[in-house]
Amino acid sequence: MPVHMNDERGIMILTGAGISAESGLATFRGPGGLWEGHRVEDVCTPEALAADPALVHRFYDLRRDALNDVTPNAAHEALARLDAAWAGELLIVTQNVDDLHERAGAKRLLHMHGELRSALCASCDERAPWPDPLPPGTSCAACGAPAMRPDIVFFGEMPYQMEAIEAALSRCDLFVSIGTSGAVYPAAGFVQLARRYGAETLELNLEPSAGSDWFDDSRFGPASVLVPAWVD
Ligand code: BJW
Repeated sequence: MPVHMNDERGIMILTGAGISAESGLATFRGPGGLWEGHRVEDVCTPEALAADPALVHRFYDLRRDALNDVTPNAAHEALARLDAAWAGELLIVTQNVDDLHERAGAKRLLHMHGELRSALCASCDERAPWPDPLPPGTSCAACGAPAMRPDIVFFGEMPYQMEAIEAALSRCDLFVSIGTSGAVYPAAGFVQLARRYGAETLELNLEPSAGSDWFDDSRFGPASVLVPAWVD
């Protein structure tokens, strides 16, 4: 368990694409981060969905399909062990839309940027498992609106469960950021908030993130090595 901590302290863990990289899922801003020549910032917007829904659906269909070919890695598994063993408050906030944390067994988890395996009605916010209500263009069972969309937080949209996240940030004693570049807000600002509330801060990443200077301690290397070493 995390060194030097008695297990009544609170931990908040933020994860990003880097934690799933060694499972075989591409990150957004590293090599291979472009998809068919598009930057994620150009595909993941409400405007892109309105202008070219087939393109945006294809992007998410491919990524959803890719989930069938990957499994959780040692970093997901270590966090699930920590979640099961930690008696104090703990919350894993993932920016990832894959389901590798839950497949590893994590329970105290929320997806702030949505989930690939969920569909959202743009009209009434009804959610349903994907692909049950699809193919695209299938109307919403709850309100009859014509099209379900991927349940993904696009640029310019409010991430999910911000109240719960801010409450956890205000209470945690240790904030740990794993496998994220610190390029996308509001998640990139969590380290500063956690510090302001008095938490210790730790970064586990392949390389320094944009906000690296904000962390009390930074360890660089692959998540599959760093996270088990921190947890066990
Ligand atoms: C490894 C590794 C290994 C590799 N081991 N590590 C100007 C200034 C400031 C903010 C803004 C601005 N203009 C607009 C904004 C706001 C905007 C934003 O931040 N834009 C930036 C581009 C500047 N943000 C938003 O619009 C958000 N909403 C919002 O702000 O609402 C208003 C609000 C107001 C008040 C309070 C709260 C909200 C919404 C953001 C939605 C992000 N959506 C995406 C796509 C959807 C999900 C999907 O399709 O998958 O989410 S974008 C994409 O980036 C995805 C990710 O979750 C997110 C973060 O990326 P992540 O995870 O950090 O991945 P990478 O690739 O960037 O980094 C990987 C890291 O891992 C690297 O550091 C590697 O080194 C490392 N790594 N292998 C360990 N093996």
